[in-house]
Amino acid sequence: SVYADDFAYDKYHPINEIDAWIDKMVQTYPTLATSFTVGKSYEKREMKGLKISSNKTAVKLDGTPVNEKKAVWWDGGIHAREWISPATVIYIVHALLSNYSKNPIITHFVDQFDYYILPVFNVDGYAYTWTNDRLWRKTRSKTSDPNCFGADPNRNWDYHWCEGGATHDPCDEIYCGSKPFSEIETAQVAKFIGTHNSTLVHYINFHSYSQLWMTPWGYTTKKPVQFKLQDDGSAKAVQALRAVFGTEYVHGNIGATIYVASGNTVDWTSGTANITFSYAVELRDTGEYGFLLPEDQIVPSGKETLAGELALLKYIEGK
Ligand code: ING
Ligand code: ZN
Repeated sequence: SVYADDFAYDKYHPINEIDAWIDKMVQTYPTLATSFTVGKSYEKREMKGLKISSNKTAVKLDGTPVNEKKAVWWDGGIHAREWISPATVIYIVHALLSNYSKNPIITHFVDQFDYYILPVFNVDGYAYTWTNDRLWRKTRSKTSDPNCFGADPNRNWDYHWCEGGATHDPCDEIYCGSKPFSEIETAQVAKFIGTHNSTLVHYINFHSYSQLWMTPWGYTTKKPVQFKLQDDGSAKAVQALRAVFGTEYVHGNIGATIYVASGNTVDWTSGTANITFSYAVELRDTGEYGFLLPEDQIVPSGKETLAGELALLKYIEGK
C-alpha cells in the first residue's frame, strides 16, 4: 500500500520529513541507496540527496559490458511553491527502490544507470512555503533591496545569464541574482554536476505546472543542433505518460513551448555541462488548481511520470 514503509506517498511533506525519508530509504535499501549532500543552503539547511546504484554491471544493447556506468540526475523543488515536483520525485524514487528485483523493467533501468536525486533543490524556499507563504518561488537570500528576498534559481545559471525573460530587479519573481551563480544553491548543484559530468548523460529539472516536457534552449526561441535527438525522447516520454491515465503533455523547446527564460538550469546542463539529454518538465496540472494541486493527484502524477521517464530512459539507452 502507499503506507507500506510508513511514509505517506499521497501527502505533501515538510523538509524535515523528506530528509528523514531519505535516511529511511538508505536504511531499508542499503544495497541500492546512499545519501549525499550537495552542501548547505543560504539558511544552512542540508541540500540532501539520494543516490541509487546497484552492484550489477550495465550492459550495452548487444550484451557487452559498459566500463563506466552512465548516470542520471533528477531534481525537484527548484521553485518552492511547486509542491507536486518533490512529491513526484519521491514517488518515483520509492518505486525504483521497492520494485528492484521484483519488476524486470525497473530492475533493468536501475542496473543500467546510477541515479543522483535531489528531491528539494530550493530547501530554504520550500521551508518558507510551509511556514510563511505558500506561494513563495525564489531562494531566501538577502538582496540589494532590504524589502525583497531571493533570486530565481532557474534564472541564475551561467549560460546566457540574464538575457531574455529574466530581470535585474530583486523584487521580481524572475530576478536573475546579482551575478551568475550568486545563489549558493545553484552554485553547489553546478559544482556537483561539474564533478560528475563525465558520467551524467541525462538531467531532469522538475517544475509545475503546465504539463510540458521540454528541452533547450530557454534563452532563445531557436533550437540547438541536437534538438531532434532530445525532443524525440520527449515524444516517447509524453506518449508513455498519456497511456497511463490519458494526461496530455506537450513537448518542444522551452523558448517556443512556454516562454523565453535565460540563465535557466537545463540550458547550462546542456550548453555548458554537455549533458545531451537535459529536460525541463512541467508537471500537473494545466491551471485548474495550479501550484495548489490536491494531494489525491500525487500518486497519479507519480505513476504517469514514472511511465514517461522509463520510456525516455529506454530511448536514451538506445542512443
Ligand atoms: N516555469 C518555468 C520557469 O522557470 C521554465 C519554465 C522551465 C523556464 C525550464 C526555463 C526552463 O519560469 C515555472 N513554473 O517555474
Ligand atoms: Zn518552476
